[in-house]
Amino acid sequence: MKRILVTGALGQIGSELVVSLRERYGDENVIATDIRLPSDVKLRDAGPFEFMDCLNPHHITRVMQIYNVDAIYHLAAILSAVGETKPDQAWQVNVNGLYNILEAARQYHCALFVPSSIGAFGQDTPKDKTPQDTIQRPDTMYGVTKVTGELLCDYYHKRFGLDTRGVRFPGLISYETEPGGGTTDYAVEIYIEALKYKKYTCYLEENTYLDMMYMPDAIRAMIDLMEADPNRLVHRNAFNVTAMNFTPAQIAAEIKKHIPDFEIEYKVDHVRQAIADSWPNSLDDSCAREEWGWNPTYDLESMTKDMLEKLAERIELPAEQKSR
Ligand code: NAD
Ligand code: AKB
Repeated sequence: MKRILVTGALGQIGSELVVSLRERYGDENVIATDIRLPSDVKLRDAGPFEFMDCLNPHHITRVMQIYNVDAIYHLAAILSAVGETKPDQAWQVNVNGLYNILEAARQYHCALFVPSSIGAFGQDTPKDKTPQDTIQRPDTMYGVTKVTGELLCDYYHKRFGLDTRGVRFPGLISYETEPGGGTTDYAVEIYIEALKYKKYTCYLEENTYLDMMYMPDAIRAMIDLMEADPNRLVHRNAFNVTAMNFTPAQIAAEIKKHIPDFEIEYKVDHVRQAIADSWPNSLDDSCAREEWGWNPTYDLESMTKDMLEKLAERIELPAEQKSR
């Protein structure tokens, strides 16, 4: 039976990945770790949880020695918008933290999944249908750390035979856990504000195209890639993956089909707009499709319907909305 360690397990991705991995491999076989303590009962009580700071090699060694880990999903990171306000912390966590995890994986012979991002591209990258192998000269500290991470993972695979794998995720949209400070967070906030106030003030310009993906597809991508036949993988770190592509104006129009009096206005945040402008408009994910059968299931229409239904069940509406 496989034993899996998840770092950054309380974040937007980890909080859902841990639940899916536990359903698949058994509660006791998935060790959730973070530098925060879980308030979510599902995560806290269903299986093991350990406090583990990826910047501290002693923490990692302790956890590796207690549990006989076969695979690590390394999600601990600082995202793009926070990374621009705290570049030093972004480098520490995203590069030095990853280095500690790579060393642990090497020492304890574990497979390792590390997510990269559309943030690993920059102004010089072809913007439309960005190819798998292309120019990567990102303009943000987040992007610099993501390219470094891709290279480090390739190096450990080639040099030490470590089974490293990864994807370049677009913006991820989900309802379980709020996003952790990225540029694409607007595409989650817009649903919450639409339900609560029927109004959203967007920090990106209305025609800013970015690729996006609904969380169930993202979780499937991670698990499918880690279970893929290694002989078919040419790229490993990191596969372009995408599911849909839209602007703030287009997602607002889709929400309006469900909430007709929803309104969007724009108050551009120049830091996040500059980050978004440096990222691709759309990705070419044909290598992921060919090498391990990547095939997303949600588009903007089906995701919007599901997001609004799921969020309506869980968010506290303001008093004036409840009485309607
Ligand atoms: P998140 O910010 O929601 O979660 C990150 C988690 O890491 C947090 O729970 C935080 O407490 C933890 N953490 C921070 N520093 C740590 C440390 N030193 N040691 C241990 N844990 C630490 O991030 P996420 O959205 O879940 O992203 C996970 C990974 O996926 C990141 O590498 C991110 O770059 C990548 N990614 C995410 C998206 C997205 O849209 N969410 C898109 C592309 C790539
Ligand atoms: C961010 O906006 O920082 C993330 C990402 C696309 O990497 N959501």
